[in-house]
Amino acid sequence: MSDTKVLRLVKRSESGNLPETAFTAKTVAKTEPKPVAAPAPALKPAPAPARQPKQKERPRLSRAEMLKLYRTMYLSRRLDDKEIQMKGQNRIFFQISGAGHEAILVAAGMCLKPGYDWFYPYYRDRALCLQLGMTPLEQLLQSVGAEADPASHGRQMPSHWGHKKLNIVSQSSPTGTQLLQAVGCAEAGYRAKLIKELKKRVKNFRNDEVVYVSLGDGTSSEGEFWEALNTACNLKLPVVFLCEDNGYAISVPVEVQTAGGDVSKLVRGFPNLFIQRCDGTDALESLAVMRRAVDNCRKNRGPSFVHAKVIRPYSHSLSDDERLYRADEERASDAEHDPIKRFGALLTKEGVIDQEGLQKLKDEVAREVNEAADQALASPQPAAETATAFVYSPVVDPTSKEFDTEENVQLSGNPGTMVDLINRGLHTEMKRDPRIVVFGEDVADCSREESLEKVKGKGGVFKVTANLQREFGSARVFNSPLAEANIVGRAIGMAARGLKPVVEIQFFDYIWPAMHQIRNELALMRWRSGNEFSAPVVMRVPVGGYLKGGAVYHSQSGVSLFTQIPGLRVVYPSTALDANGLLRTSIRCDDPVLFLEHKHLYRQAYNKSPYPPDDFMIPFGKAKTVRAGTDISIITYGALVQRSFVAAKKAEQQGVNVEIIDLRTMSPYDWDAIAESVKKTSRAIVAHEDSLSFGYGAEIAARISSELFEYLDAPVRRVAALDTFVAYAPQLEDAILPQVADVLEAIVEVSSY
Ligand SMILES: Cc1ncc(C[n+]2csc(CCOP(=O)(O)OP(=O)(O)O)c2C)c(N)n1
Ligand SMILES: [Mg+2]
Repeated sequence: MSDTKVLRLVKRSESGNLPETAFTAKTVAKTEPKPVAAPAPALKPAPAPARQPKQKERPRLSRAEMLKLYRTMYLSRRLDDKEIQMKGQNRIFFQISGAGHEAILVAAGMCLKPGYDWFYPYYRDRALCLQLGMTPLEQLLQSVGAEADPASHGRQMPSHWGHKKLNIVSQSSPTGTQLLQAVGCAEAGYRAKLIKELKKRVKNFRNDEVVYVSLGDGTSSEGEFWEALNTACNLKLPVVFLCEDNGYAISVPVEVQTAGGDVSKLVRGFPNLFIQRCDGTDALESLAVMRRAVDNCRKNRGPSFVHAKVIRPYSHSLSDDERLYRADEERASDAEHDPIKRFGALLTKEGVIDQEGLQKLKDEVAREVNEAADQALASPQPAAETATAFVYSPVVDPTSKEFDTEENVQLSGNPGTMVDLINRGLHTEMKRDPRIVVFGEDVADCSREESLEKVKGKGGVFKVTANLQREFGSARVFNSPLAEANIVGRAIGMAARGLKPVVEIQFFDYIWPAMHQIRNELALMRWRSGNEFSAPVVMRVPVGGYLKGGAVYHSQSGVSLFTQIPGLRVVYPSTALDANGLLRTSIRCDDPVLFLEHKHLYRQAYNKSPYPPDDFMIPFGKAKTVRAGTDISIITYGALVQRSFVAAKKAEQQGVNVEIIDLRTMSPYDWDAIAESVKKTSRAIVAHEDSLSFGYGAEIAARISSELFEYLDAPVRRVAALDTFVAYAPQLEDAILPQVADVLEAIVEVSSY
């Protein structure tokens, strides 16, 4: 059996050269597998990549340093093995190992400074965390789900790293979400250098700080990876990207995943990117490469990208059996490249330590791991009643009196529109707090500063951010790429450093690329880290229809998808004044907020208001009784407030006295106001612009039915859009979205029940 035939199993280039992933070559040749047909020609192999000349330089390490390097690698593996044993005994509940990745990770840790640099690792990075100073006990506390686990306090799976003191930011399970956050984290430092007042306010800011972020080969397929590289290179941020390429993403091999099978070739076109490749199972080569990569960032030359080939000697996780998709010979060849075996052999060959000494070291590590495991197992799990702790900030309560300056508010000036009053709110808050940065698509006045004085300025497609750049400078108000995940992901990273990003998603209809960051990251950061980290970002989002011509993709309002997310505040003002007060509360509170601005309400005469003072705030969860009545309660928000108001006036002529409650914030919402009103009127309608089924009204109606049943004289009625999309033709749009006549019809129906 020739080498080449067998290697087709792995991958062959057109010219017959081995791909650089093929650690397997020699080993595979020794075995005698059955002849296998060439792989299906679905993927055309890329032309053979030119081999890079191998860097021969070898870092000079003392004996103690060599032994320490080995010890940390071995400790990492031992911890994985211990976890595997404990999982088998049902004493832990999940296991995913860092086996095969240890050499490059200890090397990375040796080049970076814990508590000084910042870290966004992924689940294979056990050895990195150990090298940075995380203890075996700290790691095992997470495995057993202990309250004392410093990363998540018993809330996340093992190997979901986090350590406040070491600047390891809480990590999650979704592959790749860490990348844009790492960019945002580095960007906080970048902006601190540009904005004098920020320097003291960015958490642990250092002039030469570096941000580390890692990913697997499969994760490089995620769009956010490319978005992260784009921004890191564009801003020349000091981010070290480490791609730990073990050739597989669970069962999918790299050549299926990546065009040409080699991600570092694909990233070559990025400007300012320092690209390094290495055998990540060779500890000394890894160290040399990581030093160059980190050094490049530290000297502020821009981002570095390290492509480290590693192995995955165990299955993807304990829930996976790689024998189902990897041939024995391929697995055997991985074993030949085991980094621990290789480095151990080098140490004995070079006389750094003898076999006996090595064994002693291993025994000592085994003892340490066993002791840590015993201690972890004795550590209690979190009490059941803590389940909802830290969904929101435990310190800043935006529903409290502190955030209420509504009473007797002194208004001044000519009435302004909702756009005017939001814009004023942004100006006054940015003046007050230098940590606020505003970015998004088209939010700047003019990105090309040299033209700023020659033009009027854009300031947002709805002009809500007009003149912010002019007043506060381009370092605080700037345009993002046209990429919504980029906006929210970066904002989360900046918030981790203490900035206060107030970002704009241009249209609610296009929030979906950011949904992953919102649902899995933004809203979860505090809870999943047990309050170690948080992401108090404000997302301003124009929403809604009634635009005549807004059609399917400029009229959406699927808000219940967001109110269903714990940890996220959802605000939806219907007047200019409310928008101003609620925006201020959104900015000053310590939770992530989705701040919805109805496009149709932006410039209506009926919701204008003179200007409130600069400390005007409306607390969350405080509804407004827009119209007092005795016969029926309409619970509503957004564009349906005015429609309900007009319907109520018409109903009055028919002798029905309607009360209207504008919720103003949807999560939290003012249940007390609803209950008080329904107890008085005994009849309720929930009216909203969003479609009927599974909507926000269903939740409110269900709660009224279950908690106020005894007070009701009629079934709770919902008024909502049809269960379809908003059409372009005005006649169709009118039929789809709820109108005054629909509200009036519901009033008549419910009041006469
Ligand atoms: C967004 C997302 N999709 C799918 C998964 C399920 N998943 C977990 S790990 C993984 C493979 C990751 O492969 P790679 O990036 O190469 O890292 P490796 O595990 O090989 O180190 C997949 C598909 C996930 N966690 N997140
Ligand atoms: Mg992989």
